[in-house]
Amino acid sequence: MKKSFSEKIKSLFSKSSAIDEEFYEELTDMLVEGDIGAKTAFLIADELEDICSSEKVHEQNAIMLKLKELLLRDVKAMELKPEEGRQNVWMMLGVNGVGKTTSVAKLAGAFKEGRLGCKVENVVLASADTFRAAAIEQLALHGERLGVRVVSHQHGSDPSAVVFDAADALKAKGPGLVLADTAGRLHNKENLVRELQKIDRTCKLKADEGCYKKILVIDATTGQNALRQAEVFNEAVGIDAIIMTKYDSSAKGGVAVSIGRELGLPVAFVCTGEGYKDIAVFDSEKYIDEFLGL
Ligand SMILES: Nc1nc2c(ncn2[C@@H]2O[C@H](COP(=O)(O)OP(=O)(O)OP(=O)(O)O)[C@@H](O)[C@H]2O)c(=O)[nH]1
Ligand SMILES: [Mg+2]
Repeated sequence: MKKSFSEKIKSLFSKSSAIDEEFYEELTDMLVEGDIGAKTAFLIADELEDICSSEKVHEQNAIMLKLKELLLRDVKAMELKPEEGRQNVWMMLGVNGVGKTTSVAKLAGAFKEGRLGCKVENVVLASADTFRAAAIEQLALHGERLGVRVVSHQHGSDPSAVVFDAADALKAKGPGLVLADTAGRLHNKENLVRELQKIDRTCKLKADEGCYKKILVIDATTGQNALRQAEVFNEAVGIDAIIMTKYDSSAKGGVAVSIGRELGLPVAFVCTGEGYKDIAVFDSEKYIDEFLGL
């Protein structure tokens, strides 16, 4: 699907003999179809038209490259690594089923093995989703498979207490990284703030200065819903970086462009499958090239 989408963009460029009003309209529709969102798509197509007309760019390939430049300006990438020799706490946030727990496991596996540009010996998983019945077992199983320590309390207990204990367990063995799994939430801002306040405070207290990161996990197949989630979570707690999951199969992924443009939020990692190794550092140029089929 991702491939067939970029094929469509490519074919719009190659079939359009005249670069006219109609071309830009079709391009807008196509960007919307690619999950960029109507408002952003319209603004980008409009800006592209202005640039190409003022710079007298008429050739399809050259227009495509101008479009790439515009998209690259909007999409933000962030290099996110635990700081060496310090106490890092990363909290995974997001609505139900986006891939928070799986992402925690992928990050733990990658850092343990020195992938994703960083090796961390001391990693502890905090089972701070105490809400969903099977969440504790799910994370425990990942920990067992990966050989990574998991700290958990009982189902229904206080998630911030889990983070507190996980951070103490980490510290006992030296500096490193606590990865906190949290429960899937979809609320309005007020409820989110109330629910996350305590765990947020605990993470901040337990991490060294500047080493606490709030990471929002979004499902790339959900299109503009992901933008709305990013908006709500960012207003409620302030998001540092994004992990875009399920960027395999049917995802078109354009939402990273609108999240970058409208909220200024960067993507740190991208996941392309259910396996532990299906995670990579987000590369904006590669991503835009894939999007445009370049
Ligand atoms: N194809 C694909 N599937 C993924 C990816 N990431 C996660 N999944 C799958 O998505 C489903 C949900 O993943 P979880 O990690 O349990 O999601 P969650 O956000 O923790 O869910 P809740 O705890 O219920 O809120 C699982 O079946 C995962 O295997 C990905 O990058 N690609
Ligand atoms: Mg989960």
